[in-house]
Amino acid sequence: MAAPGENLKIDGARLWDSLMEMAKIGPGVAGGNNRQTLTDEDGEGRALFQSWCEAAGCTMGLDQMGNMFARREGADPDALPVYVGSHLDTQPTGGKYDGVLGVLGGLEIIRSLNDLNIKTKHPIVVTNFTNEEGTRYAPAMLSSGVFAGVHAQDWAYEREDAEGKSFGDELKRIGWRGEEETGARKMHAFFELHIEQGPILEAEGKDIGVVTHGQGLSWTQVTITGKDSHTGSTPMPMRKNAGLGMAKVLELVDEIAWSHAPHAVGAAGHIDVFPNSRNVIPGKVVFTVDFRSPDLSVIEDMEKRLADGARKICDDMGLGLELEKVGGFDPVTFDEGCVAAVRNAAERLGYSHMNLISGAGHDACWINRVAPTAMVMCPCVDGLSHNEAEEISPEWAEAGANVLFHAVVETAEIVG
Ligand code: HGY
Ligand code: MN
Ligand code: MN
Repeated sequence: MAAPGENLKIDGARLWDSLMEMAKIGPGVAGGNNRQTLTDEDGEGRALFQSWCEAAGCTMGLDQMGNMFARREGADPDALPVYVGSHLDTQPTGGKYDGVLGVLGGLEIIRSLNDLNIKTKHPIVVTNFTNEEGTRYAPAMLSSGVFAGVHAQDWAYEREDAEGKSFGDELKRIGWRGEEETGARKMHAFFELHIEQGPILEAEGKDIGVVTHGQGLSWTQVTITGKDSHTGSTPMPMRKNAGLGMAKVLELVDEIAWSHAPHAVGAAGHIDVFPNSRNVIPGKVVFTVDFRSPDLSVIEDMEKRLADGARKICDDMGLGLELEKVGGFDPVTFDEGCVAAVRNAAERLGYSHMNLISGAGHDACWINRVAPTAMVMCPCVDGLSHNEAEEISPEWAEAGANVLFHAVVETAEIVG
């Protein structure tokens, strides 16, 4: 297979302009984005993406989970397409690049192939997966999970947000529920460009992360029940303080993660306190414990110690406890051939690079189950992400997109 010449480059300024244009949709309050899945803003971002893809000569497919597929024809229409993409939805206080860089980096490949008048044997399809973030609807990577056969579509449609609105209803409401059967598409390969969302590449002074693995994730929803009562007149010995129970469990979560240092992590990002009134002892708390590690046996140990420890804390305090697994995936090993295409591209283009284990979850982690898959990562400033101050440089974006370009085009095979 002919590797693309090292002079093959994307248009970095055009990519950056598109990132800034997309960032105007669903702006945050501090320079980032709040374009949560299946909101009107998500719908607007999808429409802008579709208009750009159609302007680049692509035809747009849409499946029953709202996953978008912008197809550039190949010389061999029967050849399985090479897919490239990520997600356009953001956290409520998200950055401008998480997910978006991967989708618009894929579009930039199409635009560059058009400019260079290059034909590939395999069609190329740029993809936007619905609800990667899992913030409005748990779990994360919901739609790539349905696509990969991990989740049933009906179960996904029933997921509810904090206001009780279902995924299925909201997808229909914004008008982005397609007819295509989810997961019917077959892929020759899948590539995802993503910001690292951690500090390693910047600290090591590397332009490119060659992602060999993705760490595994476990989300356990914890419900602790006590008794609402007056914070002033209820004597301390009589209290059934669910909030205090939660504090002890969160201390335990931190202890468990540190016990598996340096690779395991643990915290709770979602916390609901009821009735959340200044002068009422919380009678109920609901929170989600997020454990991660590259080692499955460590994840399983952390889950077990959480269950045992939380049970003891609640029994000692006379509190009720319910645990529900609401998300998770095993550690991922990406396809060696695709990983090599990424590494060779970085070398050919002269970018500094290193192997990396992804700390965050990505759609690629599920797609890896149904197609040869690899990821390209670029640094982000201070390793910060899931924060409106998330920042990358235009040079990092360009380097990542160039490596993605070479890996995708080499796999799609240039024919003229
Ligand atoms: O949770 C994650 O790792 C991803 O950002 N959805
Ligand atoms: Mn992401
Ligand atoms: Mn994210």
